[in-house]
Amino acid sequence: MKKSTAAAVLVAASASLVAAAPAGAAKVVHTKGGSEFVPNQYIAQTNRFMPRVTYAKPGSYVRWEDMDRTVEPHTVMVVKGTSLPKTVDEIFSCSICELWKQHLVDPNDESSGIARIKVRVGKPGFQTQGDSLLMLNKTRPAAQINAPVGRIIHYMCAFHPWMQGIIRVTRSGKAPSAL
Ligand SMILES: [Cu+2]
Repeated sequence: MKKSTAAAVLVAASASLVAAAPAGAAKVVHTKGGSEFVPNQYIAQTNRFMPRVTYAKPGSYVRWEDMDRTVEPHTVMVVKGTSLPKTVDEIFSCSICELWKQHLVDPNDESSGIARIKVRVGKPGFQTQGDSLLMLNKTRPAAQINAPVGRIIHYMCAFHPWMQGIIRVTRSGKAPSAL
């Protein structure tokens, strides 16, 4: 991502906007990783969602916890599976990532500040492309899953578009093999 964007988000964010996690049990996804460098081999950003696939039942909550080594913010943003970046070029020219700007006071002005930690564009729940949580450093936003059993929800980080996670909605909230 553009470092300037991350910095702008960090500067603009206010502690009063940090979303509280709901009480009770929730599935938890951690962000992990950071920057790595091996001389004469590669430089990499290994930020990722762990686990990649989370199972949840309708009405339950999933919470994301920032456990990676970077101070950069993340988004947990629903996208259609067909909209996910699939190549390096698509990672670095990620048009769907622009949806993160709905968190801003003015989506056309990256310096306008953060207006909302949660963006909901569809019906209640976390299932419509553009529904998004802004995860500031070390915060723990949560979303209620209202999609029906059988739904596969793809989500990604708009700032690190290779961070791509999946929520599978099952009747028990467990993997199908454990039903
Ligand atoms: Cu990220």
